Amino acid sequence: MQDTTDTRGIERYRRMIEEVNLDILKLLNRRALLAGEVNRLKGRHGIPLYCPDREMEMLDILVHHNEGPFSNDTVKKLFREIFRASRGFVEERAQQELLVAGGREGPRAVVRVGGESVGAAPVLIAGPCAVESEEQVDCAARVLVENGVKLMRAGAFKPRSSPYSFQGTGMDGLRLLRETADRYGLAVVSEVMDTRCIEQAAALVDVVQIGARNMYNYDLLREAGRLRRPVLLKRGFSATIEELLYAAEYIVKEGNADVILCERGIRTFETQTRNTLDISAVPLLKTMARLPVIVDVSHAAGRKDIIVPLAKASLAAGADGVMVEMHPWPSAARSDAQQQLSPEEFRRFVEGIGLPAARAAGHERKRQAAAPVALER
Ligand SMILES: [Mn+2]
Repeated sequence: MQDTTDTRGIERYRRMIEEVNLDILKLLNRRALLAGEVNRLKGRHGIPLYCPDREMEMLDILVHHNEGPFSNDTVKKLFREIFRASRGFVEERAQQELLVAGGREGPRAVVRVGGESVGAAPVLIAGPCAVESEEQVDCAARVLVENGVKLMRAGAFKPRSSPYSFQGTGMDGLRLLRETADRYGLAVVSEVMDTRCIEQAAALVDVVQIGARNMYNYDLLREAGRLRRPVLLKRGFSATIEELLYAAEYIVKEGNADVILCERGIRTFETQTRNTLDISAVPLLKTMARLPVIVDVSHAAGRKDIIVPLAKASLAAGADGVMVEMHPWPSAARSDAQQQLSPEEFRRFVEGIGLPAARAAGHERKRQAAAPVALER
């Protein structure tokens, strides 16, 4: 008889505990949502999300009101865990709410440049490291066209490690690049370094490149965000993937949604390559952001003998394109001589990666033949 009563008692208390559990669960989730609201407002005013002082203050209040049976230490430990979970939730949500965010399922951004849709089908961006002379740029452009490439890269403003190295041909070089590209029907991708001339320079290019060294230049990012030109944003060589996403957010936040992310290798202890190509950045960026991702294999490797497998790996990992350096006469190049392909090496590279250029050109001809509709240019 006694046994049955006790068993019923246990059951009743267990039911009550289950109810309390559900109440705690409800309260915990409500707490997380409130923390989310606080951080939404903080984000709007640029106030840091994490505030250790505030956590100390809340712990003090809890200890002050603690009537037991839990010790103050236990209460603190439990609530620190709640704070941690709350922070995790808030950070995750803040990242999901970025304008650049978006998973594999969401709509992906496609950036249209010179008849190519970056983000829809893999593209090849190629050309010399720097604009050097009329003859050099003309020669390079011709090689690109011969290989079916439509996007030409070449730097007129060169950020160099040494102030005594070749610094580029500046605005004159950019004008020369524009004229040449127009002659060959190519679109131009070129770096801009200075907020003071970004508008003037942007008028001469089809894609404004922000270089690895300038990924943290927030004034430049904001200015790029106000342009009506796609931006190719390179990952800094010591930047985390999160920092790259935030850099892109600076641009998109100003109203320019046409941003292409570029992985170009990060600095590690390895010396066989100029940088270490972070291949995992490709699928991660594609998962975390809705923007197209391309890989600069030349600057990642700093050498030419391994760029075919690197390019293949990039495309296999989901990259929307590859960027590579090619110079009509590499040994005489004024910058990055050791990593620039010769025209013949470039032809083999295009063949080797089995990608766009020649093959895409073939497809396009077929498509046009099947449906004689003018392609959007
Ligand atoms: Mn270069």
